[in-house]
Amino acid sequence: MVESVNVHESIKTGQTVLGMSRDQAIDAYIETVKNLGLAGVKVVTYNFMPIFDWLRTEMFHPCPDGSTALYYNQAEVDQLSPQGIIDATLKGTGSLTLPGWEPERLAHLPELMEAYQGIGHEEMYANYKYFLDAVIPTCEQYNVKLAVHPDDPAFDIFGWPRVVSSKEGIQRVLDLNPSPYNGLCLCLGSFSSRPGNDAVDAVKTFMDRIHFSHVRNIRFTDKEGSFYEVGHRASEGNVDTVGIMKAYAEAGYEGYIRPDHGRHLWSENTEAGRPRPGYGLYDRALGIQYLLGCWDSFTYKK
Ligand SMILES: [Mn+2]
Repeated sequence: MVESVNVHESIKTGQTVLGMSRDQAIDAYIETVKNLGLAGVKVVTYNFMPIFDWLRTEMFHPCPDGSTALYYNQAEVDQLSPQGIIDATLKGTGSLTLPGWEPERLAHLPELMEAYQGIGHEEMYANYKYFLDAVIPTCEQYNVKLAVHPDDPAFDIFGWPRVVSSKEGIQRVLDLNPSPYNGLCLCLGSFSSRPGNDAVDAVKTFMDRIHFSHVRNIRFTDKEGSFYEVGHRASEGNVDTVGIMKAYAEAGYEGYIRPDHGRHLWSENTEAGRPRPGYGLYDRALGIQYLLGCWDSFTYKK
């Protein structure tokens, strides 16, 4: 499994962007899928978010339990410009490059913003279908399943259309191309960041098309949808991670599951050295054991 192969902005906007036409970018994607298939890769994860990848306002937010974790504050986003977000994010990560936050791409923000003029949700779905219809035949031929990661957070940012944000949106994406090779990397932390989204219901609804899943937890801090990331235990946040694992276990799910972002624990976040934000070692290790414990409780000697 490969996580991720990025989708070029020209594919999402249907235009020539950053010197590449949509069809050139699709040809490159097809070539990549083919090569990965020949190398034995079974699943390719990607996302379909405009311009920004996942977004947070604070990388090392102090949490009540003494750890630090990723934090998304809606009021802060409301006061920032897109360039302000980029500057704050790149500064907050120091020398580490975050996945989806490539400085060389984001240096072209004005051109990217220009390309999204006139692109609403409908245009995004149309461009998405064009991409899937072009790539899926190669996926089928080389036995590589595509798995889209939900938008993170799962709502529009700066008015740019995010289309993998709700149960209805995901269903629509799956219906754009009915092949089982058009599937999901269902990240329940990201999906749950949209108030009202039901993670356990999504797992049960989309089970047949889930090729990969991220299971983690978040805790909302206000009614506007601000949240910070917590440990994987269901009791720590607003995501029913036990119910999620129960749904997977009872369905005999055979796809990939991993823990996702975690807190920065113990002494791994100090002035002397910081982990990649959200990717501290310890909490992800604890997360794996928690998820395996849930899994065992529903399957062992059953
Ligand atoms: Mn994820």
